[in-house]
Amino acid sequence: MPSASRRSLRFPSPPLPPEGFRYFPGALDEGEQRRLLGEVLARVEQAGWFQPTMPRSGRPLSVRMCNLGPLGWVSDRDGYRYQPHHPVTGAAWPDMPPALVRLWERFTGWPDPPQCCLVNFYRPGARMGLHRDEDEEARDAPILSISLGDAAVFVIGGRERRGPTCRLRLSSGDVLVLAGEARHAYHGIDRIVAGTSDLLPEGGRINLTLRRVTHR
Ligand code: MD3
Ligand code: FE
Repeated sequence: MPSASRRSLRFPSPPLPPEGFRYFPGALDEGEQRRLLGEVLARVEQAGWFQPTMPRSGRPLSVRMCNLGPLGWVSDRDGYRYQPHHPVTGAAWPDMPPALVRLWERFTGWPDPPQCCLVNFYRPGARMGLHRDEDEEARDAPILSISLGDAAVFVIGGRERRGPTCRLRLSSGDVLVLAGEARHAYHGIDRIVAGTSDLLPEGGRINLTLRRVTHR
């Protein structure tokens, strides 16, 4: 066996992220992070967080959620779906801050505006199991992710649940665009790295995902 292939068997190279995975570390400076967080939290505190639960079992997820924009992602005993109102209060979701729409245009270049900003709140110990985002009709549109607060260990694989994954530490101010093949990949949050940011006074992590839900 040639020595190069023996070497690659002993030291397999780490799997690469899928095609269409675009990572912009430190894309938002601290001022932009604080401003964005303020605009998001003002709206979320008005609407209220909700605790999503697993379909059928009703077991609570460890992440608390809220949504901004015309449609919001919810999960309860009846399943996963997008709907225009808060699952607890029945109120329409708050509007999306214009700054978020501008980030969508700048990072994705997608011709249609985002319809949903899902706000995920992780306290230390919260996680998100491996899943694919497939409740949107417009699965050809990219997803934009913005990380705020404590860092997280992010895992991404491919279209199949089994198979190699790669890990990445997402820090406050990092932006991800999931387009092409990466848009269909299994992914999750393994853990929160507590004490890595003081953006949130009580610690924890907030992730914003901007999505297109329906076709035009
Ligand atoms: C890869 N959120 O809300 S953001 C989710 O950090 C979600 O809260 C995680 O997974 C979080 O569904 C990860 C990065 C991300 C978002 C959507 C994706 C990665 C993705 C969709 C497809 C593939
Ligand atoms: Fe996801």
